[in-house]
Amino acid sequence: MVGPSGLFTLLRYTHAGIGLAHGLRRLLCPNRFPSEFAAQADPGSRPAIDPKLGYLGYRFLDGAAVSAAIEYAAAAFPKSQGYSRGSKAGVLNVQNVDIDDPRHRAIRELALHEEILMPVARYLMAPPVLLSAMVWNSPNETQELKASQLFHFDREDVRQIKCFVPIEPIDGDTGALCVLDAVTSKTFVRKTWARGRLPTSKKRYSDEEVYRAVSPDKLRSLTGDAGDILMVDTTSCLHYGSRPAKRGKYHLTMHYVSPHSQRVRAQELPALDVRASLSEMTAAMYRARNAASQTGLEAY
Ligand SMILES: O=C(O)CCC(=O)C(=O)O
Repeated sequence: MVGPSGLFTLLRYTHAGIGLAHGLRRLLCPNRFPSEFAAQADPGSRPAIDPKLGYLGYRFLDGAAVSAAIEYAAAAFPKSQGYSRGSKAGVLNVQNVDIDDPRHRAIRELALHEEILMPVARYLMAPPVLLSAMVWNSPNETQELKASQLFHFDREDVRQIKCFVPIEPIDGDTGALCVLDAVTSKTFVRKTWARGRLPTSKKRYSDEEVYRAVSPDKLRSLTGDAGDILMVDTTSCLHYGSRPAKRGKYHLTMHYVSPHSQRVRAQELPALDVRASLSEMTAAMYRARNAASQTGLEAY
């Protein structure tokens, strides 16, 4: 018998559950993405993330903003400094960037840049919350694949965007992040169910397991030069990265979720409009909602 916590886990970690949560969110919270905000996020000539793909790469128009951020990141967060423990040890070295620290202004300005926030907002169907800004350095030296070097899904929200800004070019020799588009990833989930296995967003999958269900031709490697931006919905797209390669991978990572993510804790919400780690857009939306309702923010 599955108890309430088992049911919750099942809902949270299975794709059917994630889909249900997404549907409920849209049904129960129709005003979470007010029309004036939707108008701002309208793509116009802006690049948009196609939900069937779940990823996007484009050249940043404001080249000065991206150059300033990557030059600063290379100087303030050199590769030699990062390290990780646990499952990421030896795979991915992470340095967290406190964007409230005025010294890191160039990274903050990029993380809150509308060329990023607009496509992310539109895709999330909600104002983006910047969960974290980081500098990642993958040595790509470990021989036995483990952790995020194996296919997996993330689970911080029903949709989320990880945004990668190369500090050094990411090419086929740098252990690039490899993704299967959202439709192909769904096919994998469906076929896994059909084989009587429970596909969960906690699991890691071998290449053999994935390619038994979908064609390896669908795999895309997210590569780009300095000045490019790479985005991926790691909830919807099966992915892996930092596999053994000729060179390392070194980039900025900005991680966006919606305000409904379980990672954005309810008690933090009243402070949203003063938290520097949220976009101005998010803050403006919360101010508008507070003013309209006079009741403050409800807990999610
Ligand atoms: O680029 C990588 O090393 C993999 C990152 C990853 O799997 C993730 O961000 O979820």
